[in-house]
Amino acid sequence: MLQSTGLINADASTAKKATPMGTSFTPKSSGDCACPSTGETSQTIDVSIQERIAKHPCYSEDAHHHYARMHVAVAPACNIQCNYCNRKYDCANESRPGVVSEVLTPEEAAHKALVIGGKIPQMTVLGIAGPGDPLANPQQTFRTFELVADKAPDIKLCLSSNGLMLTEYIDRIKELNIDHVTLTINMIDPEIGEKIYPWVRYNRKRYKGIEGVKILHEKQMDALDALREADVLCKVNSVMIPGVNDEHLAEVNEVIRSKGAFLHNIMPLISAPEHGTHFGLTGQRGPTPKELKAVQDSCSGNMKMMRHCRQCRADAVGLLGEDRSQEFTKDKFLEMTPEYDVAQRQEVHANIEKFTAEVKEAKAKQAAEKQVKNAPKILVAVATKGNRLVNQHFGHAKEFQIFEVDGTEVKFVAHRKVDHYCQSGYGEEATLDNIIKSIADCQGVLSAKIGNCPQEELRKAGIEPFEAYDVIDKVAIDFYEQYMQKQNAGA
Ligand code: CLF
Ligand code: SF4
Repeated sequence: MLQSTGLINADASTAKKATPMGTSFTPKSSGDCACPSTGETSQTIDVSIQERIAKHPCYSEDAHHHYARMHVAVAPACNIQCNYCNRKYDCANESRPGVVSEVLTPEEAAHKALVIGGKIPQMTVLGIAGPGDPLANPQQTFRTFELVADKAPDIKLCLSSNGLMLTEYIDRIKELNIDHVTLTINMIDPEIGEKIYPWVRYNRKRYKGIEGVKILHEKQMDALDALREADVLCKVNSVMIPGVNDEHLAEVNEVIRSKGAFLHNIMPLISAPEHGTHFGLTGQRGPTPKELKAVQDSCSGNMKMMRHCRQCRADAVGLLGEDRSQEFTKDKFLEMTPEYDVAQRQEVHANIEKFTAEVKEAKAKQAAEKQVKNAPKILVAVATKGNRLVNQHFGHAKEFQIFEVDGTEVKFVAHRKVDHYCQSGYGEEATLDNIIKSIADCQGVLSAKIGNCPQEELRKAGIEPFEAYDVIDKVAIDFYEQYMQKQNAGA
């Protein structure tokens, strides 16, 4: 196995000290880390916007390593029909189909926000994303935002909608200081939209086929204009449906950018027969990770792409890669007394900021020293529990974050969900095969610990295991250097 040089501390137990999330990082003055940027964010997003998104885990790739979001499921109804949804499940635009949420009243939702804000101080964003469309449930949605804004003004409010009713509520959105709005826009050509939306309900009338899709399209375009004029940050989500809108998404990307959206999240269609959706039942497949990346890459020259979306459920809680919703089911959180402490939350946030600033500075320094032009790029898969650290055992990873490394830069490009290898204390062979398939395009896998058996199998598949407990950027550069040395030596 390639070896980590153990720059922070190879031993996970001693590395856990006093930083925001329980781990320590002390860059040396010579610069422990080696890459200039943690992603595209700082290079392509205006500085004033960067400040507004700095603590939003979806809008900022950097933030998603440290800050958490929570959803409250207060919006059951919807005003359109998407062929990838049947409303027995959470909204597939912003959730993983197959998991039904408990619908909450605004008062219950506000109580839950205060409970979680106290227990998870790095929770900075409250989103309403379903299970239907928030703006098809305006009373519940805005009442919830009002209550949360009143009791926890340091929590950012976030809304995700299909956009049909957005212009009707733009003043309310502005009044309540809802600074982040996501619109799901899958087409700008109603003929393509006809294959995605069988009907649209607008002004108490149901419009079928292309008539309805035209209304939806016009309203979505108006929604983009309204958000831009109101200076509300707008992200667009698009569901990639192979053979339906995959080749069309570049045009969608052009139009949304020209209308002021600053971030585009192209997500894979999730469809399985057991979900009972139209696409699930008719065999419409979702894209492969490679197809998804190709479309994301083709749009990335135009605007910033979001690649760290986890298509979370309408009652998701925690960092994007984790789901703590089961700790806060209705029967549990209603029994909990909120211990919402703004000062404690601010202290945690300040520690996170200090930690990330130190990492950034150390990386910039080392990048300046190591700049190599046209260095080959490789992909590495990282087992992480968050905080931008390699800090998880290979066998416990339920997803791998994928980074592109070129010797100076370490760039997040994707994540791959897997079943964790270690089941009841034993390695599971079939699971390992699937893990290897899902990270087959990677040259290395970086984890805090990995057993001998998976090491051997990974090597047979051309994936080099690497053990370390440190900042991802640092470990990735160490791995890169050792890997390239081996390649150059013909090993
Ligand atoms: Fe929720 Fe959406 Fe706000 Fe984020 S989710 S309402 S913008 S706080 Fe985030 Fe989840 Fe992806 Fe959505 S990872 S599905 S993009
Ligand atoms: Fe389902 Fe969301 Fe589409 Fe409505 S907008 S049909 S809830 S996926």
